[in-house]
Amino acid sequence: MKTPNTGPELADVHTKYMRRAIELARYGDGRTSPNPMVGCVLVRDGAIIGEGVHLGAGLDHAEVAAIRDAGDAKGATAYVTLEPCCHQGRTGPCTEAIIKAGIQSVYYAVADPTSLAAGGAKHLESAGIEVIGGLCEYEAREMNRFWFFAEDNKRPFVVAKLAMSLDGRIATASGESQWITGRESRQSSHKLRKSVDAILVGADTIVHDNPRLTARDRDGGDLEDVYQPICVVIDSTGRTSPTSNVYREGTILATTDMISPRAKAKFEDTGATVVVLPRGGDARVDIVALLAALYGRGVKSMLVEGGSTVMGSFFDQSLVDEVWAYLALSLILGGKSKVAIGGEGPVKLDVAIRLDGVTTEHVGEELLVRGRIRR
Ligand code: AOF
Ligand code: ZN
Repeated sequence: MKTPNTGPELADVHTKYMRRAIELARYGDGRTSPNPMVGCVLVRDGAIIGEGVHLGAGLDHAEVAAIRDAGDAKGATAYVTLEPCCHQGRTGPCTEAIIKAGIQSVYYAVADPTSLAAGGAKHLESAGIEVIGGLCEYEAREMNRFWFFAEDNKRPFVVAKLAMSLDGRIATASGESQWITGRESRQSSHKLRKSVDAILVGADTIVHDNPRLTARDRDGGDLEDVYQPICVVIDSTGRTSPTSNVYREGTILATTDMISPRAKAKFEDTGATVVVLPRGGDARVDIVALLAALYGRGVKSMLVEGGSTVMGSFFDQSLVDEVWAYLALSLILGGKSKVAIGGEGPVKLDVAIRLDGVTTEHVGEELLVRGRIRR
């Protein structure tokens, strides 16, 4: 396979078409999981003759959509944001569609990391098609960073969302916790909910706040045309009430064999799925097993929203990949007020968790600090 080193002018032309393919791919944002976003552009004689986007699992792959858009793609060059697949999955292999259409050259941005779909580039080459990989790789990877992470690590990418006072508290000593952050922050975090496959909270959060955990619009109504993330509740013993707002079709209750058969049946009556997992060292749900189970169900990214104990478990086991911290510019104070992140924490300062690629912005009255966990 060649690398995209075709001289500065030509490289610019190729980059331009690949950027267009990336732009197209983004139309699938929020709809393609468990699949990645993919875009494809077909070019012949210096003009775009077809464009395609993957808009969801089970729907056409980008290449197939672009070939259909072009009608006749004979002799064209294809620009695809992901190595064309060569497997029969929910849809047919793109390599066959490309060969059948008489496409001459294929530029792709990133290799497909899945064992199922990889190998497309070799397959195309053996059919006599010129294949060039790695064009705009960084941008294409960034676009699907949750998906690539999940495929590489066989677990969802985990974002910890914190909404806390400047001194890291989420409740006063008396337990008062509502509205530490303001309306704008809550709206902003609803947007974040839309970009992940699942939202996770612990039993305490369900008991104290009884949240619905949906992606909501500004007026408080659920965004209907917007895809809703799966809600996951960690409740090792089944002590939350099955009548809580979160239990409905699609919700997952992650528990252990400590739940009674009667309680399990009550949760299942709400439409929720009860997943019984092994116990971890602390006798609670083993969250490594939970992440593996969620990945097996197609969850590629997950937001952990709290509370303190759950947050602590994820940080202590190095299972957080990114942090979004909404900092209210207030101090709650007190040795007995609840901290945002519980658990054990590191013993030594030199192993304190650090963030990379940090950005800060004002959201309403709060400061939003985002960054990736340094590994
Ligand atoms: C492509 N073009 O547009 C996409 C690809 O079983 P399926 O049909 O849903 O295929 C899903 C897999 O195919 C997915 O995991 C990924 O490896 C690849 N996605 N490949 O050539 C596309 N969406
Ligand atoms: Zn495909």
